Amino acid sequence: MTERQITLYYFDTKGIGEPTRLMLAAGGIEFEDVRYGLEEFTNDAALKTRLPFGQVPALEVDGVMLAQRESIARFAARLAGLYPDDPIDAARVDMIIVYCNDTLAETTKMIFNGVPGAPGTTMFAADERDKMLAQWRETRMPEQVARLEKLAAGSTMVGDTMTWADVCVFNFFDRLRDLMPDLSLEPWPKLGVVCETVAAHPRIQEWMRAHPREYPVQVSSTGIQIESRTTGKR
Ligand SMILES: N[C@@H](CCC(=O)N[C@@H](CS)C(=O)NCC(=O)O)C(=O)O
Repeated sequence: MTERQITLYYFDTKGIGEPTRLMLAAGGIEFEDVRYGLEEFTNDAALKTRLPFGQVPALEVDGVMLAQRESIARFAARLAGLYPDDPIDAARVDMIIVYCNDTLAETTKMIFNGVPGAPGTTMFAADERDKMLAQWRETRMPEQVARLEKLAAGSTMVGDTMTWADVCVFNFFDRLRDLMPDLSLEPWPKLGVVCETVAAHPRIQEWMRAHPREYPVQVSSTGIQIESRTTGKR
């Protein structure tokens, strides 16, 4: 297969673009990681006209612009060998992705009063956000995560080898921990093992080491130890 020219366009944050980055990294697939500041993105009319829906993340592959987080992540998963060939396994991976994204979307509504990065959207004040998150953590979150825990099978979510679903679960907890630094995975041990599977992947470890701002962690051969998340927010 000839090498593809791949560029990811997103904001300079993990957000909804990170699963695609992680999978390209896990697959050892070269890509250009173009990161925008909010103002820069807002003023980049040339980019916006090229984006299928005027939004990021977007993935340009050999000159073709693709959008929508799940579509580009699925594309990355296929390239990286992280998407099952079996249609049922693929559908099970998909349902986990959609579920994690639905669940994370609930938290996004507690952070932004509209579409993140869109003109007019602002962030809620930190104390207001934390109050909403604390309530969600007490009420909805335990059952939602317990449903995911029930689906975990051994060290992966689907099948015997790491897939996009595992990367998604890893990213799910990583993003939750960014919001709730004291969140422990102890109540969900099977999901903890899945996260370890991803965190122990050599190329994922390499990615995290290369991005210490986003992953302020100590990475060991057995996985990932959360370091600064207990001391404060980024
Ligand atoms: N459904 C889209 C949503 C994309 C989206 O909301 N992107 C935000 C950044 S996280 C954006 O581009 N905001 C700027 C804008 O809408 O003008 C997806 O899943 O990719």
